[in-house]
Amino acid sequence: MIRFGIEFLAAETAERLAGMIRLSEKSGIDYAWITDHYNNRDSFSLLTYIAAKTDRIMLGPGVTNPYTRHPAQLASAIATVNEISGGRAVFGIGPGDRVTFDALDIAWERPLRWMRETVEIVRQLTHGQMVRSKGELFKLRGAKLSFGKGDIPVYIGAQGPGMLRLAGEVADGALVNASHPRDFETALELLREGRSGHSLDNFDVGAYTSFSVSSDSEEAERAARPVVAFIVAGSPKSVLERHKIPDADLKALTRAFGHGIREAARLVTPEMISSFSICGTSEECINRISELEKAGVTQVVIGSPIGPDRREAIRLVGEEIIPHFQEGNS
Ligand code: F42
Repeated sequence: MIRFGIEFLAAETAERLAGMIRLSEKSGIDYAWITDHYNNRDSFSLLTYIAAKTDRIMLGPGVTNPYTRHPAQLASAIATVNEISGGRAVFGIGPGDRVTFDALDIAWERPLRWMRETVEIVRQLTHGQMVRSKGELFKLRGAKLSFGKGDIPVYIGAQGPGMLRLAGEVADGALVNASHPRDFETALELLREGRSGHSLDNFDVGAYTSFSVSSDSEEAERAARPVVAFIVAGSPKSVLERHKIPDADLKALTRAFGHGIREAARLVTPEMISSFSICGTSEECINRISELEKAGVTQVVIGSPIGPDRREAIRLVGEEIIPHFQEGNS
């Protein structure tokens, strides 16, 4: 059965986010993921506040990274969220965002190694173990948390082949930045490779999507356009080729960014919307989510813009979309 998550940027106040996430849990959404970038609010502080204001929804950074926080600090932070939320923490971690790292002069070296060692240390510490590790990057000499033993699911934010294999090997789930079933054909293969051929039955395959729902399809599309413009402009060539985005359309879009996001959004084509977002009326979104489910996705993360009116969009998700996927209806 497919489940639903929702992403919020750590760019809003804790109070606003808690309000939106309370609404999300009332609508039947199971996971809330908060982004993590050094220049935004601190995602673990936000999660701690939100944990105290919610009852049921699972909460996690979506995603934090091992370069700006030491694994022991990460373990302590997520264990705190787990304690305050009564066991509702999920730990999303990825190699991080190059653009923000450049500003901090952090070299993005050996991401696979950083991720592997960090996940291992965080797991051991949150399981209450004393850690002595002689990794290539981290050496711990009898480190142990003084509180909070728990089994916190680990999700890896992954797009590259190596990262997807690593997620299959060491994580409980993956958060793949993609909205189209085509992207999951290769992703699923790589996740399976990482599991050395073992099934993905107990593995949560997350589609971290750009999502826009409204009772008016055109309004939904209008809201999705700026987000899709950024995704297309930032996508590697291989991904654009997979979706057969013509080079001329890409060049026009990239040039338009020089005149601002509004101009770029104007040049987003219907093919770009379809390839890089889940967008439209509830029925149109249901069709796409059904295709993703068939492709092996088990969690759809509703990401920016959510809809032209976020509250109304979350209501539509709760009243019209989620019921379609509940036992016996899909
Ligand atoms: N990043 C953030 O900083 N904050 C967020 O809130 C955030 C949210 C988020 C949500 C979902 C998601 O999927 C990604 C998200 N990201 C966020 C981005 C994430 O942190 C990564 O930047 C993004 O997922 C890209 O990762 P990637 O899987 O493409 O991995 C990169 C690093 C990559 O190049 N991977 C290669 C691969 O094949 O997967 C690995 C390259 C390699 O082989 N490296 C070798 C090694 O040892 O690591 C070394 C090679 C050498 O020559 O040195």
